[in-house]
Formats: sequence, structure tokens, C-alpha cells
Amino acid sequence: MLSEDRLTGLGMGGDTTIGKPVPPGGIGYHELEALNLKLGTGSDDLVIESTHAGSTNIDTGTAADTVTVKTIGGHTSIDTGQETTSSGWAATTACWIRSPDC
Ligand SMILES: [Ca+2]
Repeated sequence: MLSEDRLTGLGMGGDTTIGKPVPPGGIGYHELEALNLKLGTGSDDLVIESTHAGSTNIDTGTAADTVTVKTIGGHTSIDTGQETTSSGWAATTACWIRSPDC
């Protein structure tokens, strides 16, 4: 899952219980100009709850990937290749590029 400040799942570890507070799993980010996310060769299921205000560039790699886009916060491009099953944006082309202004 990708949100405006955190990337989780995709085979990364979950929340870690050592004490309090519990560190959340995944990778947190903020104040970035650009986020470039390149997924691997396996089948990935990526839910985009939102993106940050900067640019977000996603390459799903190979295999039958599923990308669900709920909202975006900044310029967002998704290169799905040829094998991706997509939902969210009604796209049938291999590459999606959207902006909040669209
Ligand atoms: Ca993939």
C-alpha cells in the first residue's frame, strides 16, 4: 500500500513490537520532491491510497500485477507494462500519467 507518507507490503516487514511506541512497518517518507518506485518480477498487488504532493513514478515490472488507484496528491505516472491488470483509473494503455489537475 502506498500512501502520501508510507509504503508498506510488497514483501517488506510489518509493524515491529519491541516496546512502545510500536514502529510501523514499511518505509516512511516525507518532504520528497520525487518518489520512484520500481516493483520486481513477481506478481504485485499495489493499492495507492494516495500519493504525496511531489511527483510519483511507478514501474510495476513484469508479471501480472494489479494496481488500484484511489486518490493522488501530485503528478503520478504508472508504467504497467503489458501484463498488468488494472483497476481504479479506467486505463487500457500500458502507461498511465495523471495529475491532480486532470
Ligand atoms: Ca511486478
